[in-house]
Amino acid sequence: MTQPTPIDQLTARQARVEHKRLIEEIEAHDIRYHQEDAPIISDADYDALRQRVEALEAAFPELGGTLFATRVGAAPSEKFAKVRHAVPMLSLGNVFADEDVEEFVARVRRFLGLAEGPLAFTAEPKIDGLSCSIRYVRGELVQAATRGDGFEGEDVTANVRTIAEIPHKLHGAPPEIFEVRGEIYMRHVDFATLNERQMAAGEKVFANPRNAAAGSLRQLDSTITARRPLHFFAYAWGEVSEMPATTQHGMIGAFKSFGLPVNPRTVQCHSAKDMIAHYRAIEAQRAQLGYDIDGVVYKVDDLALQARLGFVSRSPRWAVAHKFPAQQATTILRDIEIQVGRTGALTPVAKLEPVTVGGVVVSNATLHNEDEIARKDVRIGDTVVVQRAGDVIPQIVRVVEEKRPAQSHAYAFPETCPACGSLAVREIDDKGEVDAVRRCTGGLICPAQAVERLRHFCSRNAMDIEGLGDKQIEFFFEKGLIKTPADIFTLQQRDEEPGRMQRIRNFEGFGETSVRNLFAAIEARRSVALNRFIFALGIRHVGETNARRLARHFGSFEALRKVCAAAAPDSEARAELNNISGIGDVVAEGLADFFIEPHNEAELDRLMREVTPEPMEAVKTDSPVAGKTVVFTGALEKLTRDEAKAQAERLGAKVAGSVSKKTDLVVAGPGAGSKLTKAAELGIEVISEDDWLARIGEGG
Ligand code: 5U1
Repeated sequence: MTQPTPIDQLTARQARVEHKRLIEEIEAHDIRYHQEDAPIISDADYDALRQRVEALEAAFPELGGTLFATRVGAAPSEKFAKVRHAVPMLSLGNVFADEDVEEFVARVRRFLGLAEGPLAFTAEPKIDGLSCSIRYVRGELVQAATRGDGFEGEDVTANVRTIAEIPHKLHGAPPEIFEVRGEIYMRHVDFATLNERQMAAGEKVFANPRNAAAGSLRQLDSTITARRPLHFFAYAWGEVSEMPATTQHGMIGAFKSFGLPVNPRTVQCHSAKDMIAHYRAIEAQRAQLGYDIDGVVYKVDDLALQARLGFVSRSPRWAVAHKFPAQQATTILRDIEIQVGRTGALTPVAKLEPVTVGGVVVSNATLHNEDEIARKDVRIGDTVVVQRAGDVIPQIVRVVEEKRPAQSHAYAFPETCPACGSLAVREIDDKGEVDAVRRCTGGLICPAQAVERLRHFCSRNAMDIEGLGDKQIEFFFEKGLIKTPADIFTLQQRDEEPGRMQRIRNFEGFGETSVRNLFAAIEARRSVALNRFIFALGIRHVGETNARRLARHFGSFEALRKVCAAAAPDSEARAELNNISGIGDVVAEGLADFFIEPHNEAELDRLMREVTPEPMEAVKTDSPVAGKTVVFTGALEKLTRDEAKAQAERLGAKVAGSVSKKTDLVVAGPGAGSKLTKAAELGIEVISEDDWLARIGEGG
């Protein structure tokens, strides 16, 4: 066997060639090992390959540093299965000021009746990643799940198995069932390298390391996760068959002894003063940590005391996150770009000289609207203070006026749409107040709105056309193949016209199968629920709830269209719209504007030749419960809660969640509690589920 060339004698090109070859070789071994259960080299030889890659990456950082994390898990799944957490995953309350920390300690003492005497806490960095719960049974990793809503997450086992520092088998003698929880995160250097690669490949660039970590973990193909350099810190637990320690710091020690990574900056503190001092120390080290943190978490150390303290809603009384203040930086405002949204809203975006704020490069910031620009007197060329707080879009905090260039002048917000040149106006609402947002009046002729309208039309909660995502819509729009919603449904016919030169399947990125699937997805949506169709039209002020109200009221699209097209101010039709529960004058005006506008009329005629919105049973106004407010409580045996609610609403009743003076009727099943007592107090009629069914004519 030939000896490899010593690393320090390699040229950069040789290193790159060898690195690429080794990665491919290791990936092939990973597949044989993890997916085919048929390794062809020994573990030692495999480790030697990995070590060589690591040495190459250390000597030639341009190769991607710790980006190398090839451990391949299971084959791609269709979509993530749901995992119910055995013990819910909690969230933390936040505090910002030192006094809040003192108050937290005082509150804990008060609750425990421990006016004085020793009381220990732990303090540890709060990692800005995504929480994950990893279940080990008899030491073997059997399942990993995201936090989800705290009760149910997504099964990401195959992906978590590819994270090099998460052991597949715990060391030592862990409890039989051991669910460890912690944060999956990405380091700054890996984030930067990943984004460079994404950009070079024309792929999605991530806004921050947390998004990159989340995007990497939630890959259906775990071989992609395997190439993303993810890390993990363990800090909590879920189901544990036998606790290995009686304190928080003891548990951290146990995690470590089982081979799980724990944060080295976790300390024990004995007072609020100690905790705040640790917070300051971590804050000072923050920029050098190499990964994002957004605060420090304090926890009561003694687990028996944690149990006594318990929870308030979904946050523990025994822990709190002391968050860092928003991070700021100074930079220059190069330009103000006006973006046009789906509804024609003109939104100013600050184009900044790129600046790093809290480890993230910021080149855009929101300016909200023209009043905000005027209030802050933000001018192009100004030096501005930019702020980034957690997930929030970066904001311009203020202008550094001392640095304002001599020739600057106040920013004049455009009064025409930058996309189509139509007039842009500020609406006046019911109370005579001027809308903060300026909107293009160009309707369907505005190209900026057209793409957004198409995106909305095809989106999941609207027409839900699979295969017509943002990228495809933009593509077809640019090619001139889809300009309006009706064009979607004539696409196939036009594509298959005899003699057509450019067929979709010949465009890059499309093939025979994908085109066939796309046409099938479009065909499947020719018939669609009425409420979805109404929502899909993107009418101003008509979101999903109002679309549902309108669908229920009118029952068919034709009926809705007829009334709305006649709903000029002070008309009978406008009065009918105003009388629909939940539809106010602003919505009615939005509907009238939409249906009266001639461009929309023509487009709707075309669309209705292609699509059939399914009629919906209109709300009955003559039912025995029409206009009544009903509360369902306790277990229902013949209907699900959702069914009961939908049925009641169809019959013109309003369903409320709690009993009040406005309640007309309470439908109570077994296990009904305080709502029943309240109904009795207020003298409200209470009936059983069977009585309810009989009353609405569904009984027997
Ligand atoms: N470091 C750390 N982050 N973090 C987040 N500890 C910690 N603990 C948490 C959360 C949500 O929850 C515990 C209360 C279990």
